[in-house]
Amino acid sequence: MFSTIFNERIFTACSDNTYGDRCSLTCPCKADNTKTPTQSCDRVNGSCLCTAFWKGITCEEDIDECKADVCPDSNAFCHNTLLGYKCFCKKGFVLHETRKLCENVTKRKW
Ligand SMILES: [Ca+2]
Repeated sequence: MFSTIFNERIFTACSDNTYGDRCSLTCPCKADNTKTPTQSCDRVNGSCLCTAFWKGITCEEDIDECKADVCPDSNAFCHNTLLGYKCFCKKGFVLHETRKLCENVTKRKW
């Protein structure tokens, strides 16, 4: 039995979200949240490679981008979402469509 195991290329052929010895294990990842959904984990050790929006061992934890200073406009605030984040203008400010900045409504020239 052992000789057959060693004669096989056991790791490289894994597909369909399997990994490990003889591809007998199923990837633990949330496949849609990984960079490679059809083979969501490492073929050898089963580790998950998450997209930019997700973290955690199984890629099921949302990254709170708002913890970093992601909205470049000081008159905007950040709202964390499950697929990234959104920047909104603070109260009293509106988004200037062409400049993509939050403008003070009271200073606006009509
Ligand atoms: Ca997020």
